[in-house]
Amino acid sequence: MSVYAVGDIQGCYKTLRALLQQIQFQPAKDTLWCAGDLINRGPDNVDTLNYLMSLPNLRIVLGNHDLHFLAIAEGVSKPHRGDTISDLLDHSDLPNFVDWLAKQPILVVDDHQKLAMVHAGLPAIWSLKEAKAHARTIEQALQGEDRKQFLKNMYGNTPSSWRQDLNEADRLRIMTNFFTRLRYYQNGGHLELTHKADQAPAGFKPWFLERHPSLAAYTILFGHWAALGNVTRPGLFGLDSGCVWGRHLTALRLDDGQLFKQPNREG
Ligand SMILES: [Mn+2]
Repeated sequence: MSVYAVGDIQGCYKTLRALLQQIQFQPAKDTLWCAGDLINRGPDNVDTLNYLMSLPNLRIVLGNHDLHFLAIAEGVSKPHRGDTISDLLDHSDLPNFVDWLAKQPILVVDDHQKLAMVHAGLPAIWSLKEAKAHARTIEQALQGEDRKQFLKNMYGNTPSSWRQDLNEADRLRIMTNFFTRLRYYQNGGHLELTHKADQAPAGFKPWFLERHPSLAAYTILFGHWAALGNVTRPGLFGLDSGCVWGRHLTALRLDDGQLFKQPNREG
């Protein structure tokens, strides 16, 4: 009855299964949390999704690659150079993959265990209550009749600052960027989306160095930032250890905070 959280799988199915074997994961008893970017850039996206969809005890959040896949599948975006999701796009089960992913959350919070999981980040300007409401807004847009419009609107790096008076399209785009693409942040709600390295651009800091007081007692789990490798700080775990870049896939056992690493097995 253990709970494990894994970082960005990105279609690295063989590595995922090797990691689960290493931790002796028991699907009927154990729970798996996935911090998003389940697919893309890696080789086996169909196998990855089929396996995750078969798990009885799974909690995931969507990442930028998952949303990009949905946008392509819905015909509102084109594959980018380096995308590897043609196995999903050409599959007869494509509608099932799309339906399943579109129903998944942007933010998972367990208030009893004091855990929160998001793909990229939680800006310190938002209380936990506000973050939940903003995530719900995105989830409703993905699940409703406006899905295509939401997905078409989501691309872009602007606005780069959160304000209360943003129009609806800009508000949805920046909320999605905070949850699924944030790395560097500046006080007051400014985000910077072009830097991936471990060197902060002038005036910015990694988002997780600040948090809203309402999240003080929570452990936050996130992925997305492969350049940093695993981040372990009090109340914070960064789980993207660059599996798809030939490094490791990481699992965190939430019961005792132990980290398990599986070297990339994709060959
Ligand atoms: Mn990502």
